[in-house]
Amino acid sequence: MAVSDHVNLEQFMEGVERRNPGEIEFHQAVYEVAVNVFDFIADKEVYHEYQILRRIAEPDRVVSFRVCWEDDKGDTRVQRGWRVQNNNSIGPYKGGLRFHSRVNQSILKFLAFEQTFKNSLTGLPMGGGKGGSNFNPKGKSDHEVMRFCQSFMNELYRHVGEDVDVPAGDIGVGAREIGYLFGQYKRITNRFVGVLTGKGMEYGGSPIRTEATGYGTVYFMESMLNRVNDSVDGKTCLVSGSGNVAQHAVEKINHLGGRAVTLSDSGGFIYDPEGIDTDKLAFVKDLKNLRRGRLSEYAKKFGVEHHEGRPWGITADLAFPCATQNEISTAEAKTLIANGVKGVSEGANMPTEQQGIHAFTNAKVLFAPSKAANAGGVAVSGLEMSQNSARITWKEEDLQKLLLDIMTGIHDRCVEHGRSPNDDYVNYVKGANIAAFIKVADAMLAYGVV
Ligand code: NDP
Ligand code: 2IT
Repeated sequence: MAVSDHVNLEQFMEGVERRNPGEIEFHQAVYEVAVNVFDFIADKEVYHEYQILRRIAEPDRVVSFRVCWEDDKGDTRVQRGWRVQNNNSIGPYKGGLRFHSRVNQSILKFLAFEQTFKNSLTGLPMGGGKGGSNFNPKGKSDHEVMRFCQSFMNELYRHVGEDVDVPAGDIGVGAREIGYLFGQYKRITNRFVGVLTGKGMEYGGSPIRTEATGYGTVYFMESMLNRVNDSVDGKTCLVSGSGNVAQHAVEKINHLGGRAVTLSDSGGFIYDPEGIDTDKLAFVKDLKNLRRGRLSEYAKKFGVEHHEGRPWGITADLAFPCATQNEISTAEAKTLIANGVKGVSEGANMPTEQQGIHAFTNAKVLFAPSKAANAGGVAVSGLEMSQNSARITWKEEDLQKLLLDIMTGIHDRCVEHGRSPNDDYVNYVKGANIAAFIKVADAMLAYGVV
């Protein structure tokens, strides 16, 4: 069959939308990849013939289940849980669990699809998966969270395993939740194996897994800037979110001599023009990780502004969206550009709307898409899996070096596939999509039609 006889991008997307009705985040994630992949495979018959992208955009399986638990008043509560196993062509399914009131199947399918490409970029043998629940941990006691996690694992344990599918944290799932989940897995199966990553150091965790996503996102920015003889040093930075990724992005910005001036949560954002230094960051970690409080407390404590909404109207050199999907609208992207932003590195997954991404790349802003920029977290998860298999723990300094090497390697692969033929601008979105696609696609070709 001639290449011209195959479906084009529009027909492909019509099919995705028809087969996945109403799943708008999933459509968005597939489209973002398909735009670049269709160009790349235009003259590559084998990828068309074996329907590679069509197959990656059809999850291997979506498991959905009921999760019942008892709250502190003794009332029965019912939630929905999922595990989306998108693709295991290059390794066991791997990806986080998200607990948030607005989690749905579309969001988890988009995340599992993205994870397949992200994990490919790390160079480690990991396929893509994601899971979670519409359980809202906000305002719940530790005991309620524990009972929920135990009930969630009572079903999830059938679908995961150290060589099958290895979940980790994401929004609403941190050290506390991973502990409860791992404890229940061990109790049900009587097996102590690396079935989850992000574990505590006492029971098989890896040094720097906690820091890895935020650090990696800033390393990626540093690589983009170094390539044009610039650096994070001296730059004013906007950071959104105030959880795991945002906190460690701020920490690394500080290490590299930058100044982070904002953080946000679902109640608004703080603007601290003096910069969120080490002491203030320690306050944020205590506030968010232990007291589970609101950022408005930061504003009161340090006498700075607190506003509703998101921080993208503040003038700065660099932006690090580290909260959630679609948190930079097209209009906000244009505001950032008008205010002279030089670089954007996405710590969150798919935080920029599709047209916002085009606005950044058209304006030749250095733009690092999430699947490249935040891959440091899952990369160190992959290294946690290796350590668990070998039943050893590597030294922190070795892991620090590996994370930096992996992020530099991802940057260089994006440059290889994303460099413009006309000038020196690198389209990191295109580079990441193509580099990630090739590895997964070639593994699938090796297996034939399965
Ligand atoms: P956390 O739960 O630790 O923190 C999430 C932060 O984002 C909180 O400050 C939360 O505010 C805010 N937030 C979440 N949803 C919304 C929303 N709808 N509107 C406004 N603010 C919101 O999660 P992480 O830091 O782990 O994850 C942040 C992002 O990074 C996510 O997109 C995640 O997928 C991505 N990511 C995480 C990795 C990891 O290793 N943890 C790896 C790669 C990507 P509030 O406290 O008010 O809810
Ligand atoms: O989006 C992500 O890459 C994560 N939430 C981390 C996944 C992992 O398996 O460490």
